[in-house]
Amino acid sequence: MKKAQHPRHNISRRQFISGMGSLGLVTAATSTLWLSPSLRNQVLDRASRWNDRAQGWLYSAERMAPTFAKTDISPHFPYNGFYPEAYVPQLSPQEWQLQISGLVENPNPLSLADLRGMQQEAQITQLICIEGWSAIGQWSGVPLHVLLKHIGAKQQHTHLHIRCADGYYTSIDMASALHPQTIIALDFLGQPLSPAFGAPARLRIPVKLGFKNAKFITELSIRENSSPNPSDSNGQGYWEEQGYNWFSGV
Ligand SMILES: Nc1nc2c(c(=O)[nH]1)N[C@H]1C(S)=C(S)[C@@H](COP(=O)(O)O)O[C@H]1N2
Ligand SMILES: [Mo]
Repeated sequence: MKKAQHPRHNISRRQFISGMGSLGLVTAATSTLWLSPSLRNQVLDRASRWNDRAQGWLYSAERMAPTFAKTDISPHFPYNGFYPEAYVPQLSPQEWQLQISGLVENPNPLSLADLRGMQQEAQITQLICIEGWSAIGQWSGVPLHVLLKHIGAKQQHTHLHIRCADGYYTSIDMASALHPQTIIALDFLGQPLSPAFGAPARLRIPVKLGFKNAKFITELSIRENSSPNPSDSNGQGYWEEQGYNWFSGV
């Protein structure tokens, strides 16, 4: 295979779109409602061709990702990461702390016990990976809006930057961070997360593609948007910097 001249851009927008195509998505010719998974897939397909600004107004707090029944849960949930499963970080739940930084009133780190002491929410939702697979799982943990309130995060003209123990990082717009279905998941299928699935805490954000669902998170940082259009500056992320669409959501 020919080596890409500019490694940062070696996943082109066209490849991104054909990646979406490999999910078996169809092009929506009409405007759609938002509830069924197939319609949501149409939206994802359309969204992948729009710029982040155009996608911004697509989003609203009332728009919910589909939820599923226990019987829909995938029997074998795939592991995914930018390296093989054998190398996932093994973090000690006792020693782990979630660092808090940036535009917050209360930057004290949070322990796992702190997070377990907060309001918990469960969801059965679908994780959709851009590489062409999806699976339904059950996660529970702290709604991110509860945590953001707890730390006194500045919510205007800011975005959330997330760092992980494996060097992975991503960032999301504040509206999506505050979405009611966005959680800091601690459990998967009713058990504490296993290392491969992000122990001890991961982002579970069903209104975004899989790569936004950061695992083994170590730091949440609230950062100022550098322009009124958040997408001008908020492309930061391991995959985002290789060309994946920053918004990547519905
Ligand atoms: N820290 C970290 N988080 C990550 C990744 C990663 O490589 N490192 N991969 C992302 C991708 S591309 C996907 S599809 C999901 C997969 O989550 P799963 O292993 O629970 O299926 O994790 C996301 N979160
Ligand atoms: Mo992914």
